[in-house]
Amino acid sequence: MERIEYGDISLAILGIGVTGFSVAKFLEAKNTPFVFADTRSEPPLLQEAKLAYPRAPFVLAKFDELFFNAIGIIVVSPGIPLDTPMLSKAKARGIRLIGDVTMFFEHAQAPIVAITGTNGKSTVTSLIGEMARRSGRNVRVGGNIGPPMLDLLDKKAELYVIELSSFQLELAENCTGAVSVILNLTPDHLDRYENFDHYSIAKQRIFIGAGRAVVNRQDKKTYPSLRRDIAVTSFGLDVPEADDFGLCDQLGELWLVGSGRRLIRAQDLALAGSHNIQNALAGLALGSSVGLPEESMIETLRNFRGLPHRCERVECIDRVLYIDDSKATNVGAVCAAISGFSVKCARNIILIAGGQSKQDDFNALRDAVSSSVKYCFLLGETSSELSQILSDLVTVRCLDTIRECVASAYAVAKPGDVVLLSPACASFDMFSDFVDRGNQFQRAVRDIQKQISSQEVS
Ligand code: UMA
Ligand code: ADP
Repeated sequence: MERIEYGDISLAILGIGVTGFSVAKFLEAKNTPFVFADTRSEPPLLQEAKLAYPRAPFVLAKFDELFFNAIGIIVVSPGIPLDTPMLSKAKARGIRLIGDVTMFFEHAQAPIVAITGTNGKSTVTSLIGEMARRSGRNVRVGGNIGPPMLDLLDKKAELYVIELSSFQLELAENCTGAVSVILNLTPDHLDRYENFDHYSIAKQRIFIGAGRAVVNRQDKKTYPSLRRDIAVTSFGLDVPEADDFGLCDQLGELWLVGSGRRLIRAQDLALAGSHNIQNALAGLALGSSVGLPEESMIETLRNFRGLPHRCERVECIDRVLYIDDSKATNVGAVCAAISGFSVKCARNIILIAGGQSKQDDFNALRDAVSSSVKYCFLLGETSSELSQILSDLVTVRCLDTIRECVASAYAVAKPGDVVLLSPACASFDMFSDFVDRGNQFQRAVRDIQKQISSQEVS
């Protein structure tokens, strides 16, 4: 192995991925030399990184004494757990570990809306981005949703809206933006965290230094637990007090209300489902906190239909609705989808679930499944675990492909049913990501539609 001369380099970027590239670009623009490192010996973007940063030394998989002696700061990519042996050793040696969140908050010069939570982050982040654009603000949107936050920095920006994952927040030292929110908190990523408390503690870091907290009245875990001094605005699916946001029944019509006024009827939201009413209320509370005009926010809510693969309507075939909720990678999101598409006193949902485990407790699905689901078609590494947990409640079949799941669902569906892909698991066991999984589901559904149409013609 070639011996690396560190010279005046005292900073390393760990993780040759999307975040690593954005940190490298940022440092290069400031003429700060760095080592580009990865705990894997063949990270997929290595050649690209070598071409882009020919002057940087690359350190892969093995970290010797020279490295630990030379380096004072490591900028750690969010996908790398902090208990990775190399990082444990670095910490023990007094090396400072930082994340791109800290760098971003230190350099951004416009107000920042910072959004985390177990579910709804991307939806609310995009929603506020749209609200700001509609109002004519020069807004930059990114973070976990992409692009990485350091790529957003721009002197002309008037507002930043950033989505933060718990992974990114683990190293956040200063979220000194205008307003921060934890939208909701249910178990997720338990493959990375020892327990739910550790996950929750990471999320709480979003309130460090924030000017205001937006909290969810239906979920006390979203309140800042360490900062009693912070100004708070709340949202929830109940009648709000004073300047908060919530729902109000006016002559039999449900209205979203806030700042003491009726804002928009629930039925006029382009987003569907009660979880999206919560997202809309969170959007209004956050947008108001940074002074977005009410008209732009309301007009956006009339038009914003949500993002692909989040309870996305694919087709209606023979009066059966096919929904792609591939982004539902935890139990909380699946329960929200089932509740959104169920009808009272009927089991109208055919659920397609399963995939790679994130160590979620699937028992938390039992209530929703027993009241609303009539068949489960299961896929991937968790299919037998899910089958054991759900088979006393509902007819369950484990299948090999998403196409077989769709075909089986089509075969048993009756008018009024909803075929719901909402996996409760990550996708990486069978697909490149949740987008690939959702697209394959959508193709399988559309192929059935085409088949039926061609039979009708002939
Ligand atoms: N790597 C190691 N050691 C490890 C794991 C990874 O060296 O143990 C290296 C890989 O070899 C690779 C690099 O780290 O070279 C990848 O870094 P990364 O996993 O941090 O991913 P990035 O490409 O930097 O993307 C990250 C987020 N990924 C994760 O948190 C896993 C992206 O969110 C985010 O869009 C991007 O930064 C920009 O901010 C993705 C995600 O899945 C979409 N997020 C999770 C989620 O939403 O549930 C949290
Ligand atoms: P995130 O970025 O937090 O993963 P998304 O907006 O991408 O959130 O949605 C992910 C999943 O969570 C989708 O299945 C979506 O239908 C569901 N979801 C969105 N908002 C909520 C909410 N407020 N409560 C529960 N589930 C939600």
